[in-house]
Amino acid sequence: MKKKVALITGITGQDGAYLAEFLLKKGYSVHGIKRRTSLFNTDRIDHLYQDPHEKNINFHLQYGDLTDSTNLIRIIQEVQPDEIYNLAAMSHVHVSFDTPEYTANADGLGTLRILEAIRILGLTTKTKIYQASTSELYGLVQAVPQNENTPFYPRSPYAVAKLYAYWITVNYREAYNMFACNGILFNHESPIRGETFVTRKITRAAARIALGTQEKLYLGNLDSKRDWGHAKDYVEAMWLILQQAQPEDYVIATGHTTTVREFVQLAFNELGIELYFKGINEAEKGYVKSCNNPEYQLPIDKEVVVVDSRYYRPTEVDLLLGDPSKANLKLGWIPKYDLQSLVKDMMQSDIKEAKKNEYLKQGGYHVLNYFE
Ligand code: NDP
Ligand code: GDR
Repeated sequence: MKKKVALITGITGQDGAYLAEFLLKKGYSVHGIKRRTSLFNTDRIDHLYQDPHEKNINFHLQYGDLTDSTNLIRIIQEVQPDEIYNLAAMSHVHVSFDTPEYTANADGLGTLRILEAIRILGLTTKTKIYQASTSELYGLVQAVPQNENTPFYPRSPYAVAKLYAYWITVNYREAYNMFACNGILFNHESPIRGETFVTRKITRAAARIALGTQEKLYLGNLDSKRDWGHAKDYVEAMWLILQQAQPEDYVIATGHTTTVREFVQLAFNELGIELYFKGINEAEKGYVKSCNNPEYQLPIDKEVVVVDSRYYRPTEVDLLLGDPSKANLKLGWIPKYDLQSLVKDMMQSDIKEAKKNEYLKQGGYHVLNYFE
């Protein structure tokens, strides 16, 4: 039987890496679009690399960018994909306030470029497309839990760009009968989550603070609530969405919500360290209440978490809580990880990483300084 061919944009990101691994295991031939960068950006997929000089390889990378139509048309023409997963995006909500025009171009128009490429190339009946939509579309709370019928109210340039991408996907489905679907995914994390998203920032810092190589963790809004799941579960949902008889949009979430503050506590708890918080808003701080792990020497009442207003956003999304009933029922999608096992997975990985770095430092291997 002929192998199915998938094209993944954003393959070097968290979801792209997990999805590529998942599809390769399913026997797909996987093509990915990566950006040209001055330093290597393929850390997350290096373990999947196959030498292009060999025969019969099923993992291929090409240079490309969502802001470049001609490049997208050429790649899609060459690859002739059965499925496209459009995961590429400037995905950081806070950064989108600093780069709003670029974000609109990549995240909004980028989606249009892919849909148009499929149409121009006459692939509307062959190629199915998954669009990485987001719970950020709900923005200012209209109702909870949020499902496929909850009204949108985006609260950042990122979310507004993704709103365009959401509707242009629906429009191409209706106008040209394309198999084009939105997965409205709530926050999903993992040990390979980008280090500036709040969960990874927390688990990385907790590990370093426990080992005594970082003093404090500076955070913004601790009251913000998110519905956090594991990226491994969420990429499976992306695939399931494209295997259905009809193209439809789906909410993918856990159905539980947690504050940033609680996530901090859970992360430190994983290391046997209990925290307590005092003060409100920008004056809030987190302190060590107890440390039950003899490996870590943290004194009681040590200040380890500090709120810094530079991490506040001009407009915040206060509460996200998804209702995944449709996905549970129609896709048969049930996540394997809960919040506890997610935090455990991330903490175990970050403590290992922090210990490795410490070990190398003690062995005399300092970070290379090219300018010395
Ligand atoms: P990441 O930030 O980890 O990955 C984003 C990917 O997009 C990277 O491969 C990045 O390349 C690439 N990229 C960025 N800009 C461009 C561009 N102009 N052209 C081509 N590629 C580009 O995001 P995630 O993996 O976490 O998320 C995947 C998608 O899902 C994104 O669209 C995100 O907005 C969306 N999403 C994510 C959720 C989450 O909780 N993770 C929830 C809901 C939606 P490089 O490595 O070079 O930077
Ligand atoms: P989010 O994720 O904005 O939900 O977007 P992020 O982890 O950045 O923020 C979650 C919440 O934590 C608060 N917060 C902080 N956030 C960051 N990054 N850094 C901090 O120091 C900090 N302190 C508090 C934030 O204000 C926010 O309320 C993610 C991205 O993956 C998007 O691409 C995706 O669409 C959505 O999830 C669903």
